[in-house]
Amino acid sequence: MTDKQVLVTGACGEIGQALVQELAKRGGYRIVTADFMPLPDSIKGLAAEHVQGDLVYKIKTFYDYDFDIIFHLAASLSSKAEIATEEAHRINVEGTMQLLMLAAYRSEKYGKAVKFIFPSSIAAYGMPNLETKRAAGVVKEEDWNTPHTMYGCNKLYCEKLGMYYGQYYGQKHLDEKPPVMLDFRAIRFPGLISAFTLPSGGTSDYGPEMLHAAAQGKDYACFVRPDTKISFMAMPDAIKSMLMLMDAPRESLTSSVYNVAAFAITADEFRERAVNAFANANITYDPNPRRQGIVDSWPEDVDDARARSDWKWLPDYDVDRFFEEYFLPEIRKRYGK
Ligand code: AKB
Repeated sequence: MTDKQVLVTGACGEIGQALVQELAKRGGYRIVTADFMPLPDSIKGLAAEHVQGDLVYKIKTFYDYDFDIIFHLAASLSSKAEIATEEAHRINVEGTMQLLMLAAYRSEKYGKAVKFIFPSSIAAYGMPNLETKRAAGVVKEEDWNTPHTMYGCNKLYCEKLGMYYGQYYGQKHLDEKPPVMLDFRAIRFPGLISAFTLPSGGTSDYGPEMLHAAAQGKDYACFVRPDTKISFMAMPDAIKSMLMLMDAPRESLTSSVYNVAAFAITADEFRERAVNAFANANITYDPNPRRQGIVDSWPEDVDDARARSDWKWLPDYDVDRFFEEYFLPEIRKRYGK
């Protein structure tokens, strides 16, 4: 059997590196990567080709490839996007739009649905105030779709664009033979934590930054209040969820957008665990009002019942397993503590 051609954009980012490693481990894929940056050593030998540069300007290059699957990970994350809003819109929306057009074109022309896997985010939600956030607790996909950030607006809109290109593009009349459409699947991630890489430009970054700092014995001033609560997930679970969604038969999917959840904890619960694990940890609080506002607008937790029912999603790591069986052993190896 020939290898499936896969495009991974944003391959140098945290999710990108972990995904490329997992695809290579699985085998059966010819991996093409794309990013502004050259590939880091962690994945250098794993991609058949790397296209370096701005996706929006490089898009013509990709019309020469016969992609079966596109993982479009390239994005400007929430904190960074709030500082450079127009640039974020260009990266997050125009880049996605260009790739969706390419996938839609290829699907119709060659009669083979290109799978388009899109990581969306809890940033697609927007809670009006803390009282509402606390009262709402766990939110479903259709609740509170009123994002407060450029990044959240971009993610929510791109979900809609994906559904448009996947279902309605061309507006064929019911009597006409429907064309083959691209197969769009989005997953709304919580804050992600890897033991191997650090995020940059996000607002859930206080979780991983605090833990990595503690493991290295570095001081860390957390930019949100101790009681700040959102959901988080171990990076291996994020990769597992994307591959499960990719593998799910189309008939089993009742939606194009799925929440996934693992554990919801406060900043202070992170701190407590970090302090218990690393004697030299020195974690203080210095809330940044803008970043605090962003995290306060995100729900405390999300309901992933739809993913559990449609494609049997189940995370491997709850909060205890995350620390005991993934993060602490790996981070101790990494920093030698
Ligand atoms: C961010 O903080 O912007 C991201 C996200 C929650 O999507 N990690």
